Amino acid sequence: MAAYQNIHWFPGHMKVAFDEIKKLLPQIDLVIEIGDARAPLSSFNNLIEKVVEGKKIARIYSKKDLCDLKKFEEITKSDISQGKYVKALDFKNKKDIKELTDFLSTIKSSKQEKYQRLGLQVPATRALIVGIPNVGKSTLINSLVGKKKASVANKPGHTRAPQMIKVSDKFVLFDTPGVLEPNYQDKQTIVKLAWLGSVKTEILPIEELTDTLITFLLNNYLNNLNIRYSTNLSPINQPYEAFEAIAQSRKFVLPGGALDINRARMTVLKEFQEGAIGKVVVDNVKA
Ligand SMILES: Nc1nc2c(ncn2[C@@H]2O[C@H](COP(=O)(O)OP(=O)(O)O)[C@@H](O)[C@H]2O)c(=O)[nH]1
Ligand SMILES: [Mg+2]
Repeated sequence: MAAYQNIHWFPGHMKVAFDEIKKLLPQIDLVIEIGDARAPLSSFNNLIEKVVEGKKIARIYSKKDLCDLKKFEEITKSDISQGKYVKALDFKNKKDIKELTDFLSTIKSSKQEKYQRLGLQVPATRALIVGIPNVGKSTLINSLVGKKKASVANKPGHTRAPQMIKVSDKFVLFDTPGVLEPNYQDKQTIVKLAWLGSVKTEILPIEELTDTLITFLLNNYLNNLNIRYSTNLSPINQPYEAFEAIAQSRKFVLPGGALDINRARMTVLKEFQEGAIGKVVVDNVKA
């Protein structure tokens, strides 16, 4: 696949991010890894479990409001049955944020459990949010912290070190998330994350990115696609035919009168990312 030749990876960046997280570990009870509910497998970096070994990890998925919940539940069923902490939420919904804080307060580090056993006052959970770009880390921090920006652990000296913010008596959060590199061991994952905007869309030619996206939609979410664009497409249609039909339906015409296929491509990509084509999940149940 020649198109992928222009993907350049910088494993050095990944190491830097992991080193930063490792430095903070002694101060952390709980790692909250954020993923995108539309990519329950692809949006996690499975190296983080090794990096934060010994710490509890909660896997919190954003964008529940944009996700195909049935497929999401199928995919995450095995994680839940293995006792992992898994939850999908809409980070912009107050009720969901309340549900999250209640859920997180049930997770105790071994140190906190010890305090509990001894009948001592359990110290507040200190949590770090981590995740790949665009999954909603900043949105979640803002939703949790709201207007109270007061720093509770002002460490002198290191101005750039993340500060801690008190969310409640039970919960303290680092104000800056740990940004992880996406999983890059397989091309499929990267392409899916580019559809969702977690990987720069320029990493592959726009034709390739949108051809794979429309093929995925034709095969998995045909109804959504036809409803959104008032088309009558079927899975046997080629990507080009689909974009032609969409350009026609939206009246995307170039000055000379030809259909503006490129505009149709950009429109589908943008509307897909915004959730306008409907609720989706791009991953499949693990084989
Ligand atoms: N619909 C929806 N959009 C969300 C949700 N969480 C975050 N977003 C949007 O996703 C985009 C990326 O969020 P951001 O917090 O900047 O991600 P970060 O890069 O992980 O910090 C923004 O446009 C957010 O408004 C969610 O639960 N539902
Ligand atoms: Mg951010």
